[in-house]
Amino acid sequence: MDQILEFGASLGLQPEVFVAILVVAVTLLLLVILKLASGGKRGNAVLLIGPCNGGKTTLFYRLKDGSTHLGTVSSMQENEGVVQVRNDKDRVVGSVRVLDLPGHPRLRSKMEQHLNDARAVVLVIDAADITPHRTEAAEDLFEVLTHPTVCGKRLPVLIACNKADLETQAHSVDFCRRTIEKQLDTMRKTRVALGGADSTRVTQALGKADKPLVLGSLRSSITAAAISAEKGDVAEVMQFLAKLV
Ligand SMILES: Nc1nc2c(ncn2[C@@H]2O[C@H](COP(=O)(O)OP(=O)(O)OP(=O)(O)O)[C@@H](O)[C@H]2O)c(=O)[nH]1
Ligand SMILES: [Mg+2]
Repeated sequence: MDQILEFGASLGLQPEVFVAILVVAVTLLLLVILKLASGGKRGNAVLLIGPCNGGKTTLFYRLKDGSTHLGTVSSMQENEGVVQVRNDKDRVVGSVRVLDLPGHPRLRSKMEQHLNDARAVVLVIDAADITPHRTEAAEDLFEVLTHPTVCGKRLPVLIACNKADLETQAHSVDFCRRTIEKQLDTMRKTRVALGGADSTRVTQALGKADKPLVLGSLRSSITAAAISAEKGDVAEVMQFLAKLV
């Protein structure tokens, strides 16, 4: 300590001034380290992704202006808009840019481009129809979690199990989550078995293939919620967005 104070004196600084400068410098350094450890800079768009017919466009309009979108056609282009984010007391607490991406397999490459600018992802699935669409849903999640720019970012992901209003047909959140988890595990095994640089990134993002994949233990925070975009039951999506602003 004496040596440090002597060093300060050699710079012509009073001991208390020198100590104050040191405290500020150490605090700043710690803040920088914390920021880096939390995964670096994220983009600024929230992406709505997922298989065709899941309800992304319906959710997009519901969030944007509370309107009911007549989802009769599959989207061929993305929709972009700003969503006013409200807290649970219905007060506007900020806004986020939201992108509704088409689920059509031929347009999936769009998602890859937008992931460079992603701040968070909402994977919208049809909870009544998850079993036949589990591969697409898991592929989308796989793409997100192993994307080179996302790998180091700890991107928040919400699995929105939509169409919860179809009470007798809609599967539970737990079922949807486990179905996607299992499918993602299968994809991880296949990709790791293929080897190469790609498999290193897969292991980095999804863990080693010798243990069962657990969504809750991945680097990115992955949560799931039951919603109904059509009936306006989207509070859990709003809560997810509120954590971003
Ligand atoms: N019952 C029910 N139907 C819904 C809900 N949300 C969307 N739908 C219906 O599901 C269909 C597909 O909705 P979209 O919002 O167009 O789905 P999408 O994910 O944008 O589909 P793509 O653009 O093809 O990727 C439409 O007929 C909607 O009316 C919901 O919460 N409950
Ligand atoms: Mg759409």
